[in-house]
Amino acid sequence: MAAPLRLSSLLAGAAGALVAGAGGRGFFDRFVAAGEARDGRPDPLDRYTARAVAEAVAGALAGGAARFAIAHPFDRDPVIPFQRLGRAAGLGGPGPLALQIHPVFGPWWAYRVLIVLDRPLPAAAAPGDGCAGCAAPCVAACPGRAVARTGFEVGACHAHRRADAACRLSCPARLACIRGPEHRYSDEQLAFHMRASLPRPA
Ligand code: B12
Ligand code: SF4
Repeated sequence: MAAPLRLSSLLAGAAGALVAGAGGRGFFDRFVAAGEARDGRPDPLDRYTARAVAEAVAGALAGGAARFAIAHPFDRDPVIPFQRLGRAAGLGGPGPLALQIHPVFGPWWAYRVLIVLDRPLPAAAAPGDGCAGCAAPCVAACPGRAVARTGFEVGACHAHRRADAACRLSCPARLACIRGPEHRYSDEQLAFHMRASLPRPA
């Protein structure tokens, strides 16, 4: 069994950490306008994310003496358990959609970075659980019966998506979520993420 992941394994002397995400359409709109979206190389959004985050961090920490390390949700060695970090920061879930539902952005957001620092940071206010008190219309809206109060069935989701064009590049259940509809991704953004998350048939 692998040793548990500790912040100190990402940065010697780690004393604080910040988890950041992007909600709504702005991040993807900037990606579409960036060179990575058109250079024909693999993983364009991941490469754009890494560059945008590196530039933002360099700007924020310029002139300071802080040591830091950066990790992303798409890192494979190690895989950083972002949803667990989100729970530690006061988000709820994952809910029936397997997503952590933000009280403001609903299901229309994603993690982009973990920044580990050599100094403590003040605790931010806990965002809370966007699914709290909801009647869960997402459950009935899933034609693949993958969405349930008891947990998301990723196998059922993928089997249905291979057979049903309506679910291949979109998600009726996510669209039915009551939280943050004004932050809904464009059809183009939703299709981009859905295409990336559909595994090839075994
Ligand atoms: C592997 C992965 C997938 C796989 C899932 C494989 C599987 N069998 O579950 C695939 C490719 C299918 C996938 C798909 C999607 N994913 Co995905 N995925 C990941 C990734 C890279 C790793 C998850 C993992 O295995 N973590 C390892 C475990 C140990 O870490 P974890 O944080 O604890 O995560 C797990 C627990 O939360 C656990 N869990 C479930 N219930 C509960 C309950 C409790 C109480 C606890 C403690 C834990 C728990 O399930 C989680 C997933 O395995 C993460 C990014 C990351 N690095 O975290 C994104 C991530 C989870 N995915 C994300 C998203 C958005 C999606 C998609 C919706 C993409 C899209 N289309 O827009 C789809 C939705 C699912 C679908 N319909 O297919 C987001 C979720 C954001 C959020 N709001 O919560 C993440 C965090 C990426 C990001 N940049 O933000 N994904
Ligand atoms: S519809 Fe309700 S229960 Fe389903 S994901 Fe959205 S907030 Fe959570």
